[in-house]
Parts: sequence; structure tokens; C-alpha cells
Amino acid sequence: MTEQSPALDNLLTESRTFPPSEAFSAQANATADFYAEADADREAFWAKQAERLHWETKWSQVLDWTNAPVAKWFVGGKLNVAYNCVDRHVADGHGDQVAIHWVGEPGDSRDITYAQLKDEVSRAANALESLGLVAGDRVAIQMPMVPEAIVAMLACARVGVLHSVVFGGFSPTALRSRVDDQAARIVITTDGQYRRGKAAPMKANVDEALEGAESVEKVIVVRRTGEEVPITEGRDIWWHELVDGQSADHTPQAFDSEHPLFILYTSGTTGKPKGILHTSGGYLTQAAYTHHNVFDHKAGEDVYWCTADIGWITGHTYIVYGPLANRTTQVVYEGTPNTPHEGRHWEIVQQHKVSIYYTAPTLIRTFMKWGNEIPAKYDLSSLRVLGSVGEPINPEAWIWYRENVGANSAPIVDTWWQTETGAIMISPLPGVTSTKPGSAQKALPGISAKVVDDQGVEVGKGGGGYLVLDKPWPGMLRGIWGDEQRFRETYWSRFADQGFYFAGDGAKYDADGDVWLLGRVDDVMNVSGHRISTTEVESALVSHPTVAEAAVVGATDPTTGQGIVAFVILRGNAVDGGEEAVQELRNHVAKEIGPIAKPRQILVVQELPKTRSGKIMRRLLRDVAENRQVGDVTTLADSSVMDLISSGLKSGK
Ligand code: 6R9
Repeated sequence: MTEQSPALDNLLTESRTFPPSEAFSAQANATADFYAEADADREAFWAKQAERLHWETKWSQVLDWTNAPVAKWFVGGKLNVAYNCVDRHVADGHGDQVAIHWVGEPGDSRDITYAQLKDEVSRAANALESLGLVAGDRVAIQMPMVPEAIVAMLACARVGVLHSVVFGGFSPTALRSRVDDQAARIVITTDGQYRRGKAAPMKANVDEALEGAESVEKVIVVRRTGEEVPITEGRDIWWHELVDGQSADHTPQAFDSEHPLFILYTSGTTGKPKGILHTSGGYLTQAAYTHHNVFDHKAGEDVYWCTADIGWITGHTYIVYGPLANRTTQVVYEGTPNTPHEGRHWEIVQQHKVSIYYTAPTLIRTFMKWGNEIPAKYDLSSLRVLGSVGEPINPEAWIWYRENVGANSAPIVDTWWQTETGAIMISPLPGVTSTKPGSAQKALPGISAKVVDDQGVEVGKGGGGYLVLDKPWPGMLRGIWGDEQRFRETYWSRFADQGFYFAGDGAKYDADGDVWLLGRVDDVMNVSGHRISTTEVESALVSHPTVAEAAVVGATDPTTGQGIVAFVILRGNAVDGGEEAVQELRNHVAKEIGPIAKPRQILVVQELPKTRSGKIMRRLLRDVAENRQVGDVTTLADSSVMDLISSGLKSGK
């Protein structure tokens, strides 16, 4: 895990800056003095941010770091996360405000007010309790973007049960390993989901996953597409039969600030996904603080839209917890951006007068490909803040976003963070920062990040190295579910002497000291903003009977950021490795992990380049995958291997 991803060279020559307009700055939530205020007394700064929430019992200590790297924030404080996201807004007289403008893919829609959301979450909480769930239990959720998914998450939070949302596109195998790892008692799903204009099955996936799963007692099924689904007597219950008849009164209990809130699985450098654990008070504080300041959100005025799926951390923090804690009116869209046409997002922006729009570079590049004339057909004048997340945004895409979506005026916030950090860490502040296309720029007030060399020494301006977080932050992960050793090794061992959190990203400072992210330095790929480990795909490939060995690399891809390219050695007796065999392998990976992990390209080779210690040199394979001159081969055990691979590819073998 030492090879540096290829630096995004075009990022580093960018010199344009865009200062905020006076008008924007005058009304901005964030002000420049936040940085100094936080630097002067970080804990006091975070305590002030925590006041944004309703605490049943106030904390006695802001941070306890004596048991590092497991932090305790707002020690002794008690709160209910769902109460903070829903009930208190109703209690404050905002029950009639729309919380969610839900837009279904086929064109149906629902507007849900905070009062309605409160009733629905309360009914669902009563339903979970009626099934015997108690605080600390785990519920797995695999659902498309329907309102019940958000209701289910909040209902879990309300009763102190941990949810673990598994992306709807994940395979039965992937779902099953996550269900088993956390010993989930309940799984919540839907009959089916709409995808690109068609109803596709969802429950069938879950049924296949749960065959013989011992921990699972009940499966709750939301009716969405209306298709027939087999019902397992005694295990499966329809959501409407279970929830609709429940009382809308439910008294939320206050839980400890460190009570676990959710587990979310993410790819690491080995094949087994890590169950990232987040807790309540610190997480919600940072979610709300960042949503308020980074997006300049004004409750009751803005209409906000984050296009992520709730299966990812961005959906957790910037659809569910941050926005709802801040009494946001938001759009939640169920479907794909080109169903039924490529202007769907802009049509929704126009219809709902969306003012804050948060999406990923891969989608921005897709919009670029579809053409400028598409957004130009719609009235996008309501947009006043644009956000980007998931991978480095290349300057061309940034400028396109600004010109074609933001009318050359809306500030763009390029937000760097991770599943593990819980919330945004490095980002410009709109109204404060002069933005630079391609740079996430500065750690937010209250957050501390550094770029360091191999030895953990901070590099100077213009220098590059590894991104570390050198001080604890409220939303930080509290561990990996069931594997404390792995938690320590993965994040805290690389710079153990300094006590830094190692993020796994390469970064550099420019001449102004602004941070530019350069992609992962470990064996994690970033495909359309989704983390997939090379090992995970390799394991899936070698689990196929025809494959002897596999090496996977992420190759630069103009649309998805990185594309998965696999090199496989077939078993001696396996078929020739023709088109059909390759297609079969691609489908096999999709089945094992999910369609997002399907390799863009599979190359059948005779040998793989290895060092004398047997480590596959992915750097060289990446050169091949990106059609570059193959680099230094002197550390290979057999330096002729690369010639063999290159000539084999040319001759089409
Ligand atoms: C929120 C999220 C985390 C990894 C992270 C980095 C990449 C995310 C980025 C970015 C450059 C940004 N990443 N945002 N790289 N600029 N603005 O994406 O979480 O799925 O855990 O991925 O994504 O490589 O380490 P997650």
C-alpha cells in the first residue's frame, strides 16, 4: 500500500481564483473570524457548535482523549438524535414546513412536512419496539431512495438501535456479509425499486442474501413497485401492516452522547469491508455545523438537494442527519439523472427552486458529456451554492459547473471528507474563501489537517505527501465494528509516534498553503466517488473457477474518475480467454460485489509483474491500463514479464 496514485498533473497548474461577492459575504453564515476563534480554543468552539442541538442533559466535559484513538465528545451529555432532527422543529412551531419534497423516478411525488415526519418516525419507532428491539441492537437497511428509508433510519436512531444501510446496488453476497458481521436482528427493504424507468427486484436480492442467516428474525418490506414478492411466513412483514396502525405518539429517550448511532461499511485495503462506527452527540454536532456553514443553509428559506444515495456516508450526513437537524427543506430524488431525459435534475431544480445543490464530480463530468444545451434549457437562477464531494474535481469540470449550473456566480464548495470522518473536514467556506478550481483548500474552523512526508514531518508550501488529521474531531469514527485491532492498524499505526490519523489520501500544498487532494495512496480505487478496494475485486475474480490469479488497478477514467482494470491469469485447463469468458468474469464480479464493481476491462495475461518478495507491482499494470510507457521495472523478480504482458496485449492474446 505504498504506491502513490498518479498525481493529477492538470490540477497543479491551476491559478484562477474566485473571490466571494460582497453581497454573498454580507449574508453568509460563516465569517472569517471563525478560524481564529477555533484556533484560540478548539473545545470552546465545538461546545458552541453543540449548542445548535437540543441536549436533554448538558455535557460536563467537551472532549476526553485519554483513551485515544477512541474519543469521547460531550462527555456526560444526553440527547435523542431523532428528536433533534424532527420533533424539536415541530415543537418550535415549524410543523407545517416541508421537510422532504420527494420525487419518484416514474413521476410520482410526495411532500412531507416536519409534523408528518414526526408522526411517521414515531409510528416506525413504536413498530420497532413492538418487535422487541432494544437500544444497541442492529438493523440492516437495503432500500432505494424512498421516504421510508429516511423514516427507518430516524426510527432506529430514536430507539437507540444502530442502523446499517447497505447500498441498494450491492449483491446478496455483499449484503449477507454485512448482516452477519453485525448480527443484525432485522432487515428493512422494499419489494422492488425503479431504475432507469423500469421496476427491478429488491426483496429477491434480500431473500437470496438471508438464506440461513441466523441473526435475522424479521424482514420488513415497504411496498414501492407493487410487484409480487414471495413472503416467508413468520419472518416477513409488510411495512404498511406493521407501521400504519401504530400510535403516532412515541416518547424519545435521551441517550448518552457516545451511544452508537450507526455502522456503515466501507472498503479498505483488504477484501473484507470495514464496519465504520459512529456515535451520537459529536457526529450530529459536526453534521449540523458543517451543513450550516459550508452550504450557508438558511432554515425556512433555502431548498437544498444532495444527490447522494443514503447507502453512502454522504446520504447519511447530508440528506438525513445534518439537513434535518438544521430544519432544512430538501429534495430527495429516487432515480437516475437521465430518466426519462438528461435534463431531469435541472427540471427538478427549476420546479422546486433548489438553492443549494450538492453532487459528485463523476456526475458533473457526465453532465458535461451530455452537453451545455441541456442545463441551458432550464431556469436555474434559484441556485446560490454548489457543492462537490467524492473525489478530486478536475478544474475543467469545476469551471463547467460554475458556468453552466452556477451562472458564473454561485460559490462552489469542494468538500473533502470520508466515511470515517463522519462529516466535511476540508472545504472552502462560501462568502469567506476565494475559491480555486480543483482545491478543497482549508481545514474547516475547528478541524486540523496537515500534509506530511514519510516521517510525519509537515511539508512546506509547494510540497507533497500524505494527508493526516492531527487533532481529534467530533464526528470521527469511534472504531471498526468488532475489530479494534484493525481500527488501530488501519488509521493510527502509520504515524503512531505523532498520533496522527492517516486518511489514505495523497495531498499537496500550493504556494498559498492551500490543500490539493491527489487521490488514494493505498489500494483503494475511487469509481464514481465510490470506494472499492483492489483486493475486494481480486478476491471476487479468483473465486471464479477459471481464474488462477488476478491483479486489479484503478485507471484514470474521463467520466468515473477511475475505472477498474483487471489482469487475470486463467487456470491451465480453462478456456481460451475470449470475449465470452471475459464477459462471464465481469458478470461474476457484479454478482459477488455489485454492478459498480464490474471491471471496465479485463485483460487475460500469462504472468503478473511481481517484486522479489512476491508483491504485485500495480504501478506497472497501471501504466499498461493507462496506455503509458511502462515505468521502472528494475525491482521486478523477472523484468521480462512486462514485455510479455505488453506484447501479449498487442497481439490480442
Ligand atoms: C465523503 C466520501 C472517501 C475518499 C477520500 C478521498 C475521496 C472524497 C473528496 C475526495 C478529493 C474531495 N474524496 N471527497 N478526494 N476531493 N472533495 O466520499 O466518503 O466514500 O468514504 O470516500 O473519497 O480519497 O479518502 P468515502
